[in-house]
Amino acid sequence: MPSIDVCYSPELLHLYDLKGKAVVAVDILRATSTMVTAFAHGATDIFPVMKLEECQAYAAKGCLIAAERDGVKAEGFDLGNSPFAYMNGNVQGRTIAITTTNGTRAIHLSMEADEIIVGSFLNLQAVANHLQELQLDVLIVCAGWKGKFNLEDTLYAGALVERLQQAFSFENDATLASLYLYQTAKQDLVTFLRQSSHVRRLENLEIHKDIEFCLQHDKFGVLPVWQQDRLV
Ligand code: 3SL
Repeated sequence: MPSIDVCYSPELLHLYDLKGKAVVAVDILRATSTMVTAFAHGATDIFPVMKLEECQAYAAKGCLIAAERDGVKAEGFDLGNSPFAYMNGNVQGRTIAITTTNGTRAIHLSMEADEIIVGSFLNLQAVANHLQELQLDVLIVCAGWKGKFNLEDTLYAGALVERLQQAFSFENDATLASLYLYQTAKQDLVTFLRQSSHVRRLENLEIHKDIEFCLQHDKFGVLPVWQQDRLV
């Protein structure tokens, strides 16, 4: 039986061997939720990049360019990191280059894995189905916030573990803790997360509707996976 484990921050990735594993990279608020939403609205591929200048250079290649820093859309970019900005037909058939504070970093730091999948509550079951078929050991990599633990990514890890618990083994405390946390919170994730640091940060920016949107389960069936140099 393959195993499932949870890494609470990209800063802890040096403790894990990614070779032979499938990584599920997650940044619930909001990078991976937004990427999933973009694919669900017709984006063909996404280049997640680390730096603003690197991202800007993709404009010359005909890509839409998207950037967020500290929760705010960076100046000079077509799009920010709100999923609602990707829903009005603007990304249909387009390639997007995106850089965000934590989410795109978590993806890049996972490059040694055999497979990288982008997870969110929005495509939870699609990811679970794929992992069941794949039969690789799984590591859920939480993007956190600037290297620190966060609640929302941990809740997602717990939700995915709950869906996979019959088919995967787990004996580490990180996985158990995320499962217990999710089982405590799942009746009302919005209320549970009200005091969390990133929800408070986003509420200060008046982005309430993004939070509720990103916490919806199984809204989309898309499965972004890394292929060569991009997500498809
Ligand atoms: O850190 C990130 O990658 C972002 O998702 C943060 S924010 O939700 O856009 O503030």
